[in-house]
Amino acid sequence: MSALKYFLLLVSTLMVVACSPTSTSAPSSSTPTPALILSLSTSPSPPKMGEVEIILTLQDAQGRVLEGAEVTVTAEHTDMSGMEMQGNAVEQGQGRYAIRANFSMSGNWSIKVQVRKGELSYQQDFALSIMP
Ligand SMILES: [Cu+2]
Repeated sequence: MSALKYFLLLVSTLMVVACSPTSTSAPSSSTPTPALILSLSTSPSPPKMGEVEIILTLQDAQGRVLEGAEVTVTAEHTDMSGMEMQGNAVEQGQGRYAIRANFSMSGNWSIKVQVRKGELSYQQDFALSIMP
């Protein structure tokens, strides 16, 4: 009886850990239950040096489009230090947000996307390889 009680206690503890909200100070792209489904695409695709449109599509955990969010995009050239661009993506409707970036260098870039809407704050990083 006491062994069963202990087991139940252990299970509920694990569930609480699994359901705890993700910290914004330690972002991770491998969160078990993301608050948002964020997908990134580019035009042109694959992205090339020069002007690239970064398109982000936002859905909530239930698959509904997320409108009215503030979406900040930071692009960092991972091959170098201190090379960074930042701006706010413009909402285009249907959960679609876009921003143009001028990639002056090819190579490996990290695209950090921050989404804020009311209480919601979510961040995800994408690796982007810019073709020469
Ligand atoms: Cu660079």
